[in-house]
Amino acid sequence: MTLPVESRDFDPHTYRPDFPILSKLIHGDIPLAYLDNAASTQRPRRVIQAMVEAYEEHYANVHRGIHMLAEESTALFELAREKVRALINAPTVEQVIFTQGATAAINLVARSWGDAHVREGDEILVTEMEHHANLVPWHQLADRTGATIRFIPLTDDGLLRLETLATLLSQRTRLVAVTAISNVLGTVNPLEEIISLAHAAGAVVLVDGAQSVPHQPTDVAALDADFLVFSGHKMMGPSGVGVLYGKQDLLESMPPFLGGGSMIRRVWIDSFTPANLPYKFEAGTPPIVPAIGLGAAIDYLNEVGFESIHRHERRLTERAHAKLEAIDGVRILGPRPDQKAGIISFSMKRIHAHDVAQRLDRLGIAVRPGHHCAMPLHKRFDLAATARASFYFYNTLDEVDRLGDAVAECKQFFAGRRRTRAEQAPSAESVKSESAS
Ligand code: C6P
Repeated sequence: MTLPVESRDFDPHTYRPDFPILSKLIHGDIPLAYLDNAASTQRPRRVIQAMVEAYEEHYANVHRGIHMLAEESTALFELAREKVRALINAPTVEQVIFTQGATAAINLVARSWGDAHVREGDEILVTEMEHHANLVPWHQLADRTGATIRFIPLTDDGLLRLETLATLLSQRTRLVAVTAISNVLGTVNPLEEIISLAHAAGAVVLVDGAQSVPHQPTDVAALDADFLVFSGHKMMGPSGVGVLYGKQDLLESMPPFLGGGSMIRRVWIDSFTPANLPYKFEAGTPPIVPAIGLGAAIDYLNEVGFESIHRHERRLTERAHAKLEAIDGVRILGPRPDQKAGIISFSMKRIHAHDVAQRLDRLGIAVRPGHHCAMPLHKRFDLAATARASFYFYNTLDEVDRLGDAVAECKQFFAGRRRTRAEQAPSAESVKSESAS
C-alpha cells in the first residue's frame, strides 16, 4: 500500500480527533478547513480539560493564601512557568515573566527598559515586516524620548536586505526589534546573524517570537537573544497569557512597569521596594488558569515534536505554493517555501482580499483577509490587503488542495461579475474589518 505523503513520517490525522472543532461542519454541511492559525490556533481537549480541572479542583489566587487550594494553584502556576522555561531553554525560571500576550510583553520592555535606556538622538532599529505590536510601542517610545526609528528594508521577495544592516547599526542604536517569522510573508529571519551584528554594535535585541515559538524549536541561550516574546493562543493555549523572556542582568536593571500587589517586597506610605524577578513584572493577579493551560499546550506540543511540526508545515507550504502559483492572477507575497514558515499571503487580480476570504468561507475554508496588523509591509508591496492562509500541524494536504481548488473557484466566481470590491470604493464592512486588524 502506498501511504499518502503526509503519513510517511507524520500524520496529522493522528492528532485531529483531539480537536473537536476541526471536525465541525459549517454553513450546513461543509467540512471546516481551519487555515487561520497565525491569528489563533485551535486547542485540543487535553488543554481545555487541564483548565477545567484547574477551575474545578485546584483554583484559588496564587502567592497569597496558605490554604490548600492556594498552595495547589500556586504550584500548578509555577509548574507552567517551568514548562515555558524548558521550552525556550531559558537559564532560570526567574527570567520567564507571564504577561497578557506578546503585545503586552513588548509594551513592558518599551516602557520599562526603553524609558530607562533610550534618550534623544538614540536609534531603534526595526524591520519593514514588523507586526504593529513590534512597531507602535517603539513609535511611542520615540515620541516620549526623541529617539529615531530606522528600519531594515525588504527585497521584492520579502527577505530582509541584510546588507543594509552594517550601515544601519551604529553607536546610536540602542535596540534592534525583529520578528523571528513574519506573520504576513512567512519569512524566517536569520536571527543569529542579526543578533551577533547588533551585539557587536552594542545594541540590545528583542525577538518577536509570536509566529516562531509555536512552530519550531526555540533556544534563547543558543540564540543569545536579550528579550523574546510570544503569545499562548497561537500555540494551542488560551488567549490572555503570553511570555516575556529576558536576560537576567537586563531584567534586574529594569524598573517595574505596572505597580500594585505582588510586585513589591515592602510598601510604606510614601515609597516601596520591588519584589525579585519574575514577580517584579507581574503586578496584580496574574493569568493563573491561562498559564496552566499554556503549560498543558506545551506538554502536548512536546509530544508531537517541534521538528515534526516544522517539517510537516513546510510540506503543506510547498504544496500550497504549487497550487496557488498554478492559478493565473494570483500573487503570493514572500519568499520561496524553503525560506518561509507555514504562512501564505496572496492577492488576486481584480478581487479584493475580503471578497476572496468571504468566498473561501462559503466553501468551508477559514483564512484571514486584511493588512494583518502590518500596514507598512503592505504599503511596501503596494497592496492595501491580502488574503492569508496559515497552517498548523493538524492541517492536512487535503485541506491545502481544497484551498487551491477554492481559490480557482473564487477566480471563476468573480470573473462573471462586473465590479468587485477591489474596483469599488471600499465598503463600510471592509473598512470596519480592516481598521480592526
Ligand atoms: N498576529 C495575526 O493574525 P498578540 O495579539 O499580542 O497575541 O500578538 C501580537 C503579535 C505580535 N507579533 C506577531 C508577529 C504577530 O503575528 C502577532 C499577532 C495575529 O497575524 C493577530 S493580529
